[in-house]
Amino acid sequence: MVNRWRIPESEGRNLFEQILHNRQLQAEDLRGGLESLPDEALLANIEQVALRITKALRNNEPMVIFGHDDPDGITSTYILYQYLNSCGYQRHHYYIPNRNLEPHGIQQSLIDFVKNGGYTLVVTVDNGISAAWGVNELNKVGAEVLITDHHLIQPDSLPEALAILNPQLPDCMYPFKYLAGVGVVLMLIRYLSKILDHPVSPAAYFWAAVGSLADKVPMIGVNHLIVRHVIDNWKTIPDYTIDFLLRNYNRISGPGGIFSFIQYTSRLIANGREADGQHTALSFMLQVSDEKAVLFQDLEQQKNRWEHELNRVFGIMDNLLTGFVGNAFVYFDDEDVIPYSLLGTAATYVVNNLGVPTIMLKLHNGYTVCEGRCSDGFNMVSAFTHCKDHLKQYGGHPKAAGFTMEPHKYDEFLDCFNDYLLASLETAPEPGKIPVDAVISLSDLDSGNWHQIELLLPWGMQNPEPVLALKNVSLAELQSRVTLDNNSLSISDHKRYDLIISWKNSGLIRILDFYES
Ligand SMILES: [Mn+2]
Repeated sequence: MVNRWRIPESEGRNLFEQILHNRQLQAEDLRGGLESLPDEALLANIEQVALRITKALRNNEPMVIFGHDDPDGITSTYILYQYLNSCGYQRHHYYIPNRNLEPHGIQQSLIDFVKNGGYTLVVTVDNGISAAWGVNELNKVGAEVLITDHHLIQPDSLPEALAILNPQLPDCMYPFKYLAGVGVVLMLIRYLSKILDHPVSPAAYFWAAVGSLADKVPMIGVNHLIVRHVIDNWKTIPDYTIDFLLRNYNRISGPGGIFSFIQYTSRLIANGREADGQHTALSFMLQVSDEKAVLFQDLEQQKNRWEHELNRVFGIMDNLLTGFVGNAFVYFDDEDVIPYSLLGTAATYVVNNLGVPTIMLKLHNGYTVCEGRCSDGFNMVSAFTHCKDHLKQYGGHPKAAGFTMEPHKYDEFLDCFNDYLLASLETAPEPGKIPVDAVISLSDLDSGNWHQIELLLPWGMQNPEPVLALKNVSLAELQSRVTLDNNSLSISDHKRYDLIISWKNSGLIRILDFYES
């Protein structure tokens, strides 16, 4: 078996031992629990943020939680909102900007909302770290601003907020740097719970798991502990919205089933963008009356439409990718066939298929907008920083970043980006093959091994779903043991194959690649 897979030696180890060995994990690493979380007090400025919020509660001050319109931002807003609710506070509102209607971050619409509502405190969640202008404007209309965020810091242009909570701050001693926006908020409400002596709802961990998985933060360290806590304590998480969703979902069996449900929930609440700071997913989550079912149907319909649209875009991308050769994929959607909301998803699709840094651009609201995605060995934020003189605004993570630009700057930007690309390729190592976690035989696909694999959940960045090599099997032998979740495969009934598979649940596998034995 050759090609793009790196097959390990099994050396007499069983399936689970092979995975641990090849990932350099010990069985003890898989034990966790919330008692292993670092002390939230290590987060720089958490005391100032918590005391300011506490003061607002005591003085019954009107407050706005300013979120972000993706699942991380929605869950961030929700768990802070619900925690304040549970404290008996009632003067907090939320505002979720719609990325299809206005640029990222604090814009005039929020400033007007705050001014007209007479709000004196704004707490940003999952955004705000690059909103220097917006924070100044909010101060001018009489609101103090607390920023909670997890996006990368540009130390020379930090907003002049009252306090900033972000594990990426240079002086932050919190040992884990890769929290999602909702992870930062979870740590904040855990800290508040100690000051106020008022508990955090167990459901907050579920929503933190949903937002963290959706934001594709590394599924290691604290992020792993949060999601694993939800899986291990599934029966003891009371939440009206989770119960509602479960009534409309298949029966859940085992850790794998819980993990799938968390992923489903994140896909559902990725929908629901509205105007004027409203958001259907957040309304659905907060709603306790019969209206909840109506909002759910609306979200489901949007999700189905979105998945249909996604398949259309992947089809377009498949055509564009056919026969592609090059070091990077740059595409300007001048025929307007890819909606702005799917630009990042399309770029991720390219990276998953070609493995090269990808930028996708198009015109949107009079500006050129771009979403960049890449895998290890390249840094999109560094690339955009290198070209920042040509950009209006940019930000994001090393593997997923975006920018806005004046349309006439395109050629200058592209020259600059290509310079950066060439320089970085000279220093980058050869792209590696994809590691296979274990070499197995058909009889290894049994329920005992499946339960052991479930101990490694949740899958995510830096803890991917295991990839297994299954040698010398026929299709008939395989299908006598498991179901395949592939729709169409050009595998012959009469030959024997070496397969690369992922194991989806105890009776279901997906074939990722195959070679004649
Ligand atoms: Mn986020």
